[in-house]
Amino acid sequence: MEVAKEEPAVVDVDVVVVGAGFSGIYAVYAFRSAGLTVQAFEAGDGIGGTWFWNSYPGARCDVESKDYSYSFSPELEQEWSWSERYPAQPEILRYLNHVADRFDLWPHIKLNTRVTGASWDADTGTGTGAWTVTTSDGGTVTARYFVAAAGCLSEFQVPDLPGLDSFEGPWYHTARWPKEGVDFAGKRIGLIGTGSTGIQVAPEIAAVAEHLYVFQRTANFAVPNRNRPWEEAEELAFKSRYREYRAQARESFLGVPIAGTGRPVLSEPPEDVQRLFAERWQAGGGMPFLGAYTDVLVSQEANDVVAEFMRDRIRETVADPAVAELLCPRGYPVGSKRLCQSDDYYAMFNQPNVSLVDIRSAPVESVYPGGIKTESDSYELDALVFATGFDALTGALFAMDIRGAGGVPLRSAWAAGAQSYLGVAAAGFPNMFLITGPGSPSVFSNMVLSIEQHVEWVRDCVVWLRSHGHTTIEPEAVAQSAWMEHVSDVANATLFPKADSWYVGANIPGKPRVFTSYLAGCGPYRAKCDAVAAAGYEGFALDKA
Ligand code: NA7
Repeated sequence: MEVAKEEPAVVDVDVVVVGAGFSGIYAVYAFRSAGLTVQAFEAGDGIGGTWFWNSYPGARCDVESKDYSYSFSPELEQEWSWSERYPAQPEILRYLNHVADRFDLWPHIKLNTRVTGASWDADTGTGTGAWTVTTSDGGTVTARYFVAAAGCLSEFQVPDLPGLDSFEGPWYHTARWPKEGVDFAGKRIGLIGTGSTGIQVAPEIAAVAEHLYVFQRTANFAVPNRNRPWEEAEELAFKSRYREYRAQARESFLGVPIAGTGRPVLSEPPEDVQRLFAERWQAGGGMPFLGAYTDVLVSQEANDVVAEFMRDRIRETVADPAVAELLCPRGYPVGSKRLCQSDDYYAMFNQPNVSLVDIRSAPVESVYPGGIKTESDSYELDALVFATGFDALTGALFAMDIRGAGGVPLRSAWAAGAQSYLGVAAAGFPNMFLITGPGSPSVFSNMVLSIEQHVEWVRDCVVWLRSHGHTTIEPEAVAQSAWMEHVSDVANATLFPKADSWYVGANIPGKPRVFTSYLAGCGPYRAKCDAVAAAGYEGFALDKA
């Protein structure tokens, strides 16, 4: 009997979407609702993106549940109940799976399939150009539009420590945590990385391990979450005004309505400043804390006031003064590295089974079969945990071989740093769209809100192109340069570029130091994007390719 040859599931679609995290899931919904054929590819064996991969103990979003959720469906908004003020990773993953079920998105998502390359072909013989997208299973799909929804924090980094291969115990990166979990009971664990992730995972490990050694290169600022269950009465009251709240969020600076004083720290009596910070510290949450005054992220003097307030809280919490001093961040403005949030990180250092190891003054020399050797000591370890971050914003894009007009690789076009127009499209890459790409508010905002804004803008753009008979769109080089200059000017008026953070690419050796997030706020950014569209996609070239 002749066996029929298996045909690829989809060979030609209107839109290919890379990734099935918050952005890919919504992109599938939005494009399908607009009557387009859409295929999303997801490398994981489940959807969720960041929230699929980062399943380490303690993983939790630092934006509140009521904000960190889709707003596109009032019914979804009313039906879903969050259990806590800040959502933990498993609950976010359940939410995203619920969304995929509820809106029947699964037929458009192919799991276990990584997009390996995408190249623009201007002449497909049909009079229109198309993207040819290749995938890890050997498949090829053609699409009119290529939408990169691959995540801002997807490409994780393991430091190149001499001797790591010789380590006899297991080692883990928080961004690839084993789904079956890890049992650290009775073990000596070394944790490298004290950013948002390290600060979340450390207390969970310390609760079970025989001993936890926290290897700290840079101390980080952390405010309390004051996480708590979301009571039913509170939830119902909130849901009764959800639409109005979402409208405020869209116009807000961070994508979350924050009540600030609207005044600078330096104009206020110092005792009032201390009182307000104490109130906000007690209430928990990073955005209301840093957003209390207008000058915290633009004036070093104002920033110093906040930083010292926070250092005092660390000294108050940590019993050993030497450990407390080592945990006190210095050398960069508070907020210029992502402000961490934790209810128990600092207090954890009062546990007898936790040690802080200063690898700023005595760096790690090597890993040996039984542990880690620093310039001053050796630490016997049974397992290692890396919470060492990501090649942010561009990492996931460069992991694919993306080639635009004339076969130019995205990696070459962006060799001196990411270049985009509005953070949503790049010159030389027709019909390619970036969801929360470099040059947009992205990681400086409530990501879900920014994702919705970008996806809706791109959907409307594609619908407009088709209804107006246009085949291609890409930014004009001059509009792109002007936008990136504007992004840079806005950033340079703040303290953000001062820190060696992943925001500027400083955590990746050799990465050009460019600040690529747009800091003028979500509301003004949305208005700019809408104005560009209303003017017939001003700054974009149509039908060029
Ligand atoms: P981050 O914020 O990039 O933190 C990474 C941490 O790992 C940070 O403490 C780094 O120290 C440390 N690190 C990185 N490489 C090394 C080496 N080679 N040796 C020692 N220590 C190292 O990543 P996260 O995963 O915590 O958070 C990323 C974002 O996810 C976060 O901002 C939220 O938006 C959610 P360094 O500061 O470079 O000295």
